[in-house]
Amino acid sequence: MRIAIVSDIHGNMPAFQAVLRDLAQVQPDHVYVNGDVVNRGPQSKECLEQVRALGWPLVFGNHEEYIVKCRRGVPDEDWWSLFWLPVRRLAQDELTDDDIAYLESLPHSLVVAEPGLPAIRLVHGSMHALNEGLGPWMTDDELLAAVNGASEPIVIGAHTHRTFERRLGTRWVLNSGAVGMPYNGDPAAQYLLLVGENGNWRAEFRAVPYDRTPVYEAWARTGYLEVSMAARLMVYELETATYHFGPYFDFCAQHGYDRNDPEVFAAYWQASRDTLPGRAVHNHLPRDDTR
Ligand SMILES: [Mn+2]
Repeated sequence: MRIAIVSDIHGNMPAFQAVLRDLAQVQPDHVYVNGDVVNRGPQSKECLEQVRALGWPLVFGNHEEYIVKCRRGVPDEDWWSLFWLPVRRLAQDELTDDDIAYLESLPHSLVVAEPGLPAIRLVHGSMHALNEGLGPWMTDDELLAAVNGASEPIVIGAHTHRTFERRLGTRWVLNSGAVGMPYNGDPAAQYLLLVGENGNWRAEFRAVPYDRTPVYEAWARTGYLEVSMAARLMVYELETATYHFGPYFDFCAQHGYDRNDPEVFAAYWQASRDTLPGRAVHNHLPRDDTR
């Protein structure tokens, strides 16, 4: 028995296609998608259509929530700023009413129960919040609290875009990492394969290298790179496999800068670039502040 957990595709169709090619080789019995199919990348509509066509069970993520709220016009002035233009376009123009209704219907967690194997709970964030990720910065007690409420021994989260696992007595907590926008310094499209053998699951973290050029081209076609620093930030995150969104907001807040000023973005780019060791591994955030 083999199951694949795929999460955080984030509108990155070339990364998703790379995972689909890998899955064709691996041939899992079931595939589950643990949230955040949409947003951050330039091809949310295509990714959502593909997931729906495949019929894979999908768990609600914080970016599904975000897009639904944008579409429903939940008032939040910041979301209507130029900075969030790609999100607005996605929310307003690309997804159909049926897509939005589908996203609203998604479960916030799923239980995977295979005969003769420990049961698994899938949840995008933690058992308590869509945007509380499970990761190595948590103490054992924090991690146990975050999965409290799941009666299954295994809990698999996503959201942080960083693969992770820790055993805590009878509990096993894992994070499947991200397909479309990893933050663990490895730009490959990442997902989790669980292999059931002799009454137990074994975890295999898969990382599938792919050419990111088509993603950059898809971004260029949107026209947003010229007007939206959010779009440039997302490209920068993709390029470096590193989380920049929160640090960029903090950088702007500290100096009182306009987040959508190209010169401000250039200054952040330069400053952050100097701190990227070899422009590859940059995973020293003390806590998960993924937004
Ligand atoms: Mn995500």
